[in-house]
Amino acid sequence: MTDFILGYNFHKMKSVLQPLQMLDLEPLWERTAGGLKPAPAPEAPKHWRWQDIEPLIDGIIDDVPMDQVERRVLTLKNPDQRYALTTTIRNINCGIQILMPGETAPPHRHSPNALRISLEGEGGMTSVNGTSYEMRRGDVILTPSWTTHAHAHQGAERVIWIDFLDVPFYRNLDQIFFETGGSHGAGGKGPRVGKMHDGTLPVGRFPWDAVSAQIAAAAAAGDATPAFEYIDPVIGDSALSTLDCRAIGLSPGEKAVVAASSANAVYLVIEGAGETVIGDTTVSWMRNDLFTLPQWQAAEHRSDGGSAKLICVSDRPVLRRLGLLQELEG
Ligand code: GTQ
Ligand code: FE2
Repeated sequence: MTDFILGYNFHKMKSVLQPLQMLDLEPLWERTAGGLKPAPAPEAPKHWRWQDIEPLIDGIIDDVPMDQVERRVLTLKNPDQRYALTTTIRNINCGIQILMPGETAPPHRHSPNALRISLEGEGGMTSVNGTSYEMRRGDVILTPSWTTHAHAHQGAERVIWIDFLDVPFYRNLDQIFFETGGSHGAGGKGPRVGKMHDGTLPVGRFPWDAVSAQIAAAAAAGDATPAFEYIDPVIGDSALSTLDCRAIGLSPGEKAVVAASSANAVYLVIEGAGETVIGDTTVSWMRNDLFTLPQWQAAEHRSDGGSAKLICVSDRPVLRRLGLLQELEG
């Protein structure tokens, strides 16, 4: 353990530490600052380019029949050593989900929350507690904790969407419950869990047309960096208790500055191309790319030439609701 101060000679180490170890005790004084660190270790941004991923999709469709798997998903696995289990960033996992015409993904429910953003194809549907939502490019569909959800596809070409789940957060709290099958709502059989979503959804789907139009209207009215927050109109707060979602528009020649905060974010490029500078890293993004903005790093977005639109999903509500959120002024 590099954290240990080797201030003791070997004999003292053995005589003092070994009996403690046998009793599952560890001397805190042996660790620098009692094992506490002044700040989280910086994490490098990670970029998944659609141009690298897209050529693999048809092969995966051929290799992975839907009668063999629960979901046909490629999870974005951050190679950073700090993540022992598959993680996109700290509290969020993202997956690329693919469904072919006529295929279905069976109903199930789980304690982690999910939201989906449609990328490609028409005719894809997600049902949430029995209500079906169509998925068109850019649409955001919510699947709150413990709602039963299934996917179907009645269109003519492959559909692809991105899943965003708070699975790593639930995993770290060891609060994952999962149940396959078709029961709806919070009743029914299964694990007896505490407060779960009651099955009502004020808004289950945010159509991109409406969001995009609002951003365009704000841009036309002079807002150089317009944003749309995906808010539950009843509670007036982020639609999911752990994840927030916002769409941002970038106008030609304008920079959008993001102040450093303790929140972690994933960006998905819906329209346009551009660059995001995060510390020493410049992420040059294009349509359908995904990239992370890890905590404690300011960022600057700009589009290349034309305008661009991105959707950002972050764990900010987790931190805010627990009083953990810290933000640095510009
Ligand atoms: O579509 O229900 O990417 O349960 C990961 C877990 C998607 C889903 C994921 C899931 C789903
Ligand atoms: Fe699911």
